[in-house]
Amino acid sequence: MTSQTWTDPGACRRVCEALLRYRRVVVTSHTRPDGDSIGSSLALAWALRELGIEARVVHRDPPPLPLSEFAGADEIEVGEALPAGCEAVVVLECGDLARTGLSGFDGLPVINVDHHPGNTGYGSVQWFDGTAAACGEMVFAIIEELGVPLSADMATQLFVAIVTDTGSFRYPGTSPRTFATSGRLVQAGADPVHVARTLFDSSTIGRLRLQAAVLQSLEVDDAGRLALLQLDDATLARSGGTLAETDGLINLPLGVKAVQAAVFFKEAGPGQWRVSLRSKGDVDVGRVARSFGGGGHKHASGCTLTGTLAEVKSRVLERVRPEIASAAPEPSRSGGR
Ligand SMILES: [Mn+2]
Repeated sequence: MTSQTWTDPGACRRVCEALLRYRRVVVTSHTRPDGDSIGSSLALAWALRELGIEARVVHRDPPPLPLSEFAGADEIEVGEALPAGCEAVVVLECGDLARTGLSGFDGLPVINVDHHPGNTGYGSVQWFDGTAAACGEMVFAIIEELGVPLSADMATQLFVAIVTDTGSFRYPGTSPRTFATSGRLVQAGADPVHVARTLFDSSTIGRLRLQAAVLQSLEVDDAGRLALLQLDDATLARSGGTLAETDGLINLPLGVKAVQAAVFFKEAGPGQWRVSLRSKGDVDVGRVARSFGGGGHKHASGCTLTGTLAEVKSRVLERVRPEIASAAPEPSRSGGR
């Protein structure tokens, strides 16, 4: 892995120099895009257009609610392959090219901008910064380096990127830089109240019913330090909600002081289980997901396993329990890292 950081202005500059060499660029990110991938992609594409570069955002999956509510989300093209005629691709937020879910990279220059540990260093130009709280912080630096003034829409998308990726400025990685960048974004027209209302106060009854059904499944393991949730297709159908509406539910058990890790098992077709993991403090669930061929980082990761729920559960718990056991106990007062 590279040791380049944000404070290495060379890496950011090299990304900008590379971008300026092309006239037609595609910006993409990972499958099942989140606030950071959507916000970073759109803001960067808009900035490139200000420089006369024809920039398109192409993602494998459409933006989910409520992220689709923000201005510009309808510009995202959804496809399985890169469009013909593009000269270079900017890949944001992806540890490797497969994470984009897209084909058609052959022979194209790739610019890799990411903050997830484990990035394989693919592409002709890379900027990796594991200290960035969101890729949006890096895109902010790129736009600044390019000398493009921030529009209110760019600022809003980057603010959404930062708010979502930091869990509203609560996750580790939230730094003075995060707040400094956010301050600049608000100055440029991002409205924190509008963003918060759209992200957090725009739920549906289906989601509330789902929430009730999922919480009904709560099991607590490992002396209260591990919380398990599950959702099978039948329960999902009964609730009237959609799978997308389960996003974020896994964070609820982490609100319990003693809970160090949460695992959510969601049925994803016959014998297939989508497993989401979250943790806090020293517990590393990224390692757990990677051991099953999944991805993510220390406090948020996911993987897909095959088998009965009981089998999948026992395989995952076998890996999660040692992570909890080997982690330092949570400090009694929350201090710095
Ligand atoms: Mn991110």
